[in-house]
Amino acid sequence: MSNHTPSNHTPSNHTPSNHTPSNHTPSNHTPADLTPTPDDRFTFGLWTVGWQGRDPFGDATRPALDPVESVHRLAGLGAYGVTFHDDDLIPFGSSDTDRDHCVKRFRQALDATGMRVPMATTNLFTHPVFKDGAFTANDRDVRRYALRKTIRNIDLAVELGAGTYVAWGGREGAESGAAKDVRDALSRLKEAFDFLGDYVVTQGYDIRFAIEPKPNEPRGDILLPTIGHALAFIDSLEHADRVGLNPEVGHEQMAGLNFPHGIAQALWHGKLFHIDLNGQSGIKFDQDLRFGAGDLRQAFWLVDLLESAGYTGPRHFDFKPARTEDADGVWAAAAGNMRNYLALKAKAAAFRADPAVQAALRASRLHELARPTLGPGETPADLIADRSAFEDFDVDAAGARGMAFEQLDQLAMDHLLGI
Ligand code: XLS
Ligand code: MN
Ligand code: MN
Repeated sequence: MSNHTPSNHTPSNHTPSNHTPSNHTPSNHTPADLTPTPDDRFTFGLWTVGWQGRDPFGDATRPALDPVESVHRLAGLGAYGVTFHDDDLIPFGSSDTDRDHCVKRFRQALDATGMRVPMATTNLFTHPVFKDGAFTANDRDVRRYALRKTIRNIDLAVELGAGTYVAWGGREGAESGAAKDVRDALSRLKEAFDFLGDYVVTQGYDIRFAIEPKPNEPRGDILLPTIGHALAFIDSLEHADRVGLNPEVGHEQMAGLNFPHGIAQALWHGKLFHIDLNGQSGIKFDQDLRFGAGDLRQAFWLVDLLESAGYTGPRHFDFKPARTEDADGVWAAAAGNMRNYLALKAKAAAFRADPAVQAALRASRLHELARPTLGPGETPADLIADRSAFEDFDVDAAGARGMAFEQLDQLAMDHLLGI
């Protein structure tokens, strides 16, 4: 991680005090107070509530939604802001006059509601030109076009005040082995991020990039499929300090991975720049359920982590209201995301504040994990000289010690279930 400024979440700073219960202040939200406010920093993609329900097997079930209406409706529900792909706001192929008109109406809606735009991104996947990807398309002219489309929307994102620019590699991938030289593709991807980094530095823009991993869909396999792959890739970039992650709950779970563990590692590397919250029921297609649906226990541990680790970025929902729903169902689902987050936040705070939980954490010896394995300045020779570490260590007694994790986990279940 040599290119990186050291994260303040590295193990050396990860003192036991970070884990003391006093760090976990009880929530302001009682179970009866689950009404979101802009202070909660909830944001929504225009493409989420605006999804018309088109899928590989069926046509749209809902009419198109005007982004201006989405801004007003989401503000009315207590959201902090909205995010967008260029094409969500300005239909692909619009004239400059139409483009200006779309942006002007959007700005007026933002001004009228006080809604913010903390993040924007590029659609590099819908038009057939991107059928083999964008920054890693085999065709060089497509790659150059993708860079131009991206810098055009970065300019708009900065104008609208965004501090984060998301890059999801929608069609950067392949279905067959020989069709993509993955090492060349990674070189082209690095070239794109190095170029975009140069661009924003030259322009003096205060914006950072957040890569969004996803294992598959729409491609059979997508490059940078998980948080771990993306973290390793970022380390190779010229502007590594400006590039972090936008992990999505469902995307890691599509790969069978533990999302809170991935987020903890992203935080540990100082790379959690943004987050896409939603729900997913196991290893299947990208369901984009509302947050809290799908794996509720992982959602609980995720909120517990975000709220206790000091994550200050937006709580961004990237979900799809089910195509069974009409407009009322769309707004009910949007509200449900925020309600579930606030409910889990209250549950997590109550869990951490519970004296029985604090005793169980001690019994499970979390405080020992927070303690360095070696003493200050201890050398290999010192450790080898320590007979208690080996010669006199009673491995059978240590092997017989229970960890008391089941009791701790049941306390979490009790809190989650409200018993
Ligand atoms: C798709 C992604 C996409 C990104 C933004 O699976 O989640 O919506 O978040 O392009
Ligand atoms: Mn998704
Ligand atoms: Mn997403």
